[in-house]
Amino acid sequence: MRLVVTIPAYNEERTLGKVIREIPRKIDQIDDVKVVVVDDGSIDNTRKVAFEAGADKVISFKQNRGLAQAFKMGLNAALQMNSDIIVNIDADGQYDGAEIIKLITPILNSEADIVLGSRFKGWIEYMSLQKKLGNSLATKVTNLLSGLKISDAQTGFRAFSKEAALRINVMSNYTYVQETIMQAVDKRLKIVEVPVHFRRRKGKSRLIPNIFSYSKRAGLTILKTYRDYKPLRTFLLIGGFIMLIGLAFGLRVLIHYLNTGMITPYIPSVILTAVLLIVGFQVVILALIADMIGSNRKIEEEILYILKKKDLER
Ligand SMILES: Nc1nc2c(ncn2[C@@H]2O[C@H](COP(=O)(O)OP(=O)(O)OP(=O)(O)O)[C@@H](O)[C@H]2O)c(=O)[nH]1
Ligand SMILES: [Mg+2]
Repeated sequence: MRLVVTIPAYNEERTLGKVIREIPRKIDQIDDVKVVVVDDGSIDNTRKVAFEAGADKVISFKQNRGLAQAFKMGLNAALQMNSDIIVNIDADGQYDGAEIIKLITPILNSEADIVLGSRFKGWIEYMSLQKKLGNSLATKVTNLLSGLKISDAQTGFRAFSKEAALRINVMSNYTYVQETIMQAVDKRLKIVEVPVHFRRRKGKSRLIPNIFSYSKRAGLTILKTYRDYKPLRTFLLIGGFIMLIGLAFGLRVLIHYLNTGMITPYIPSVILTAVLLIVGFQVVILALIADMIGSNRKIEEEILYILKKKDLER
């Protein structure tokens, strides 16, 4: 059984070495532990530090591609290295490598496909109020849209079974955290949380320059994922909402007509009702087309899964 630990890193020369050294290299039921660093176009000594600290493989992007794409590269590299379990840990030293053992246990016991290291069920040394609120809100939205009940959708400390890694297709360029959870739910992968420690960050956040830009970018990714995996529901909701407003205007006109036998003072409302009903109906038709595209996506993802699996077998 092989474990590959992936570490996406962007200018993390100060903390990466310690993160790598903290990773346990001898674990019960695991024959072999390998460490892969994805250096996402860092302009400091991240690559050098990674090798010096004992990373087995360092993938360096010439240019910054964003955390989600670095994470995706890490998963693919781990699969290519024939891993049975993949753990992702951040390069900023906020998570404790020793807890990897706790993280992979549910997968070793065949109780989970994905294990999330929850900071909110665990122990947080320091997190600003802004980030606490932002995390809580983003987790609530992810839960609402996916039907899950987890405590920390933003954690960067996660374990994946090989099956989960083969099934997940990261599309975002920014953050993978909520997208992977929403996809996992759609693909009926079993998600489990275990409590973990979260230390204070040394140095500035690489991912979150400010909470507003994070909310905007992460929010868009969440909405796009929902649209892609629930196209019928998304567009039926939009179309239905537009038609409902149209009907409300129409009702006003109808009541007036029934009372007075006239619609003349309400001509603008009549036009608005007609426009809203037509547009809403078109969006409903769009829902049907989007649903067909969604079915195709399912088939394409299944083909991709089989191709990746066959490729690994070779
Ligand atoms: N590959 C890649 N990694 C990034 C990028 N931005 C951040 N990271 C890494 O992703 C991990 C998480 O980034 P952080 O900046 O710590 O974000 P965070 O943990 O959500 O926020 P903090 O609580 O402020 O630390 C770290 O290992 C970073 O090095 C990026 O653009 N590309
Ligand atoms: Mg961090």
